[in-house]
Amino acid sequence: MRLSLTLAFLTLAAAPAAAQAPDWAHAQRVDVTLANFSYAPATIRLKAGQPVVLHLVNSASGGHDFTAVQFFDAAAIRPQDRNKVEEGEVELAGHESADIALVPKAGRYPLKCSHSFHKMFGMSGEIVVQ
Ligand SMILES: [Cu+2]
Repeated sequence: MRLSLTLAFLTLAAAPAAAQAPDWAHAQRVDVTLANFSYAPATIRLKAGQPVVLHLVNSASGGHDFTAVQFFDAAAIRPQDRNKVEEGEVELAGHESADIALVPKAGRYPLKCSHSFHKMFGMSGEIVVQ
């Protein structure tokens, strides 16, 4: 009994740092504005492995979305923000905003608005994580 407790303690003490929750309190805020028909900035640059809060603001009166399926699939999204991302997409009604905290993974990911014709009108961009 005593031995197994000691082993349990040693196992906990040896747990790798990566298993700890990200430091969301110190996550850098990154502002992205959605408009008719653009993202600002159109190229979003993030640091791999660094927690960020994506602050998405829809400045238009109509709806837009932030669709980046591969990006969200690869990222570690803060648990309470996971329900804001549906199938790689964050939907924003007119003048709505959303904060999504995540830890991005290195890569280049396409970004677009999936509303009809919005991408054709220029609503696309790229997320570069390095
Ligand atoms: Cu749109």
